[in-house]
Amino acid sequence: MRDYKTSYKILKSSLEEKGVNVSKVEKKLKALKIETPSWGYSDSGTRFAIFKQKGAAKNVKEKIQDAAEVHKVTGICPSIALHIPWDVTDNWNALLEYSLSLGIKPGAINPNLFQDPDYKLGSLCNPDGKVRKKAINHVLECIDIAKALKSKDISLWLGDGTNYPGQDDMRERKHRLEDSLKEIYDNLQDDMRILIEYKFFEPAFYNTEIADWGMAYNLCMKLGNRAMVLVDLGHHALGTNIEQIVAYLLDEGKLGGFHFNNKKYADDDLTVGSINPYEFFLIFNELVSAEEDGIKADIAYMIDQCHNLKPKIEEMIQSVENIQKTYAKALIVDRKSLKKFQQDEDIIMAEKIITEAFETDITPLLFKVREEMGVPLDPLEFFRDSGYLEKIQIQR
Ligand code: PSV
Ligand code: MN
Repeated sequence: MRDYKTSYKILKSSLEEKGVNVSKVEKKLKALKIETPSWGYSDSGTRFAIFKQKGAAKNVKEKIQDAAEVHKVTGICPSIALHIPWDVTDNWNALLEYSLSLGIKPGAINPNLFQDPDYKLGSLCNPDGKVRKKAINHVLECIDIAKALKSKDISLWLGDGTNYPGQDDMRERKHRLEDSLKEIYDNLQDDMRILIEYKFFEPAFYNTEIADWGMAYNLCMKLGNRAMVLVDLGHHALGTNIEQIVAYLLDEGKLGGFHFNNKKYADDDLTVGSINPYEFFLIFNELVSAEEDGIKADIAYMIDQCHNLKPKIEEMIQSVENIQKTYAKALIVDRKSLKKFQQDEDIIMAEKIITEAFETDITPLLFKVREEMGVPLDPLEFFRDSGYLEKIQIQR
């Protein structure tokens, strides 16, 4: 076991000097839960090619096995998001039992409204009523699956949009979308939520039906309090201030979940925190700040990444570690001093408080938390030494 105790003591006392309640930080870190996506464990590709990986999960059971392994080594990933029909099985009760037997639960159910050839001109907004009905029925089927799996969130993203000016009537598409969503919302079980995900373009290149957080928010407001906005970090135009969107939605009580990933250009689905860790930290800073101010929010933290180059399970563990580290840094922001400097209009010192937390090496604190949780201090290293990957490469 690594000897981190001395550096932990030094870090703890320097944080306490700044008024940070370290045991509260540790408690919060232990309570963090991140959902990993089933589609992150199977073969995927770019729009040019699929690069297969030896041992990649080929069916939902294998995806659950891999997600359970990620949970085993990190201790904070107790659920797996499912995508329908990619993860369809003929016995949902048996799948639920299988999942629980491996120590994880099914999480958000993601309907797929973008792959069927019938959705070429849209799903819930399609000009053809028969196609809209088919799309609505698919989401209703997902609600039934969620019931069977005891999942509470339906996570909805549409590829709906048009490619050319004049292709369709934008206001009519908006009305179709609202009507379709209303029918779906009315069929949710009382304790279920629908998380509405926006994306500014792709696969449509001229207009996209739910292009930004404002449109998603407006739809949610029209639907009711069980409709919440989902922020996928890769779904904004370059330069968008995502942390402000997060702060705004938190304040309005309409932030329901995240799809964590990172991007350089558009929806790149790169490892969370790999390209712009400071932006990611500033997002968590808003989450923690709202929580400290007493804003209650039920936010599903989900990863949405599928990797073609990195080994999939290792990549997922790396992502989880990045999220945990970033959350820890946001938790140690000296908020009292920050408020004071903001009131004093001392911009230099206010910003310094933020960067100081971001630049702190938080590793000893993470080691302490992991040790107390009974998980490896270095999950990635542990996984590499465990032989799991070699085992599934032979078995699968
Ligand atoms: C769309 O780009 C998206 O972010 C949605 O969440 C989909 O469900 C997922 O990616 C599919 O990979
Ligand atoms: Mn997403």
